[in-house]
Amino acid sequence: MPAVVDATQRAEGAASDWANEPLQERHASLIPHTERPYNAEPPNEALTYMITPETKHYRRQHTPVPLINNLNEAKVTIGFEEHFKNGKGLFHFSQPELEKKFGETARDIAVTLMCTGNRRSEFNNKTDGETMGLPWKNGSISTATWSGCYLADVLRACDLTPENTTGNGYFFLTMQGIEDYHVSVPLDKVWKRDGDCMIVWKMNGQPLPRDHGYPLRVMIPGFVGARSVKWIKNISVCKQETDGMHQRGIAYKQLGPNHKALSAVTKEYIESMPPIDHVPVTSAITYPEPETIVQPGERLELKGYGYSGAGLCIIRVDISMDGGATWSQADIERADSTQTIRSNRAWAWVQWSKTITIPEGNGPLKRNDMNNNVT
Ligand SMILES: Nc1nc2c(c(=O)[nH]1)N[C@H]1C(S)=C(S)[C@@H](COP(=O)(O)O)O[C@H]1N2
Ligand SMILES: [Mo]
Repeated sequence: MPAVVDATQRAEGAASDWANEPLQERHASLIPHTERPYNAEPPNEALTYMITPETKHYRRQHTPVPLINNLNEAKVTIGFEEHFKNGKGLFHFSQPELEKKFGETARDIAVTLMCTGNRRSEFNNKTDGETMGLPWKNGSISTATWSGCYLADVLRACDLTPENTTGNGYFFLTMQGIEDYHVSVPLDKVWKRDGDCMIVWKMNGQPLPRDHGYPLRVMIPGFVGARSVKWIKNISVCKQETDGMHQRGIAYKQLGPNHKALSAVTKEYIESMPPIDHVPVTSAITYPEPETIVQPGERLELKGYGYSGAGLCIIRVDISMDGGATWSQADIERADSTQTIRSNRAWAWVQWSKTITIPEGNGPLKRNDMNNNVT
């Protein structure tokens, strides 16, 4: 099967559309999959830190990066979906206004974002062909400390409450970026205090980089990266999920292994399924680098990350040096004490490590032959 271009991606278009890309924010070591729009992942070295330096955090865009010239004029508009139709009863906040109103309750939160396509390239092989979408390696995942306020507090300031929303048949929150990217999440997640949904204006203590949503982005921890809308423009309370590729369409629907081509799948079948909200548990080795050859008897510190969606905590990472015959446990580092086993708020990955000796008898081993397993 030939490589299929991501159907969600816009065509490159005129060169002038790309004149304002924030090139200086992007570390030279990032590995791009497409330059326009800029989709890139960090090298393995950058994946070994608990907090990914922001210049090396992965980036996922569908368009040129919006340029904001006037911070006071760029506002997020909030209200019921009907209000967006008649233009009444809507509330507007710029980033400085939000910071002024909610700055006292602002908080920092370590969240791992993972694009649902993380490690997709590992599915590509000679027998089954190539998967649709960008061929991410193990790096469309990164962790940052995001700062801002609870989204629920902002909604309440807009006369929205659990009673007049979820209590009244409005089950979804739809979020739209300046460039028109739009998705929804269940509103219930936003009202829950321990859902930790936020509107953020800082990343690792600095104003949001343009690539990551300047001036405001939504953070929906524990959900797929796609739900954390950057350059947030509209937030509406809705009865149904929003239409479109990233919500009701194919992008986040999981088809059975028998489906080899999209042409055989009906729109009705796709829309009958809910989208993927949470990614399942995953773990990857980040040191030594892929393709490294290690020698028998060599001692080294194996490193990797482990992550689960839905705030579920990684409790154990097992390592095998003999193809799964015997196992031992890695040491685990967590982002902070809130991200513990019983909190259900483990929004960040764990960094794991294990000092190992490469067994004798097999000859040199390629890093790709080592196994790890995660619980
Ligand atoms: N407005 C907007 N928000 C967006 C996107 C986008 O293209 N536009 N991409 C989404 C996807 S698919 C992912 S995985 C994350 C990536 O966030 P990052 O680029 O800050 O790593 O942002 C999400 N939010
Ligand atoms: Mo994504």
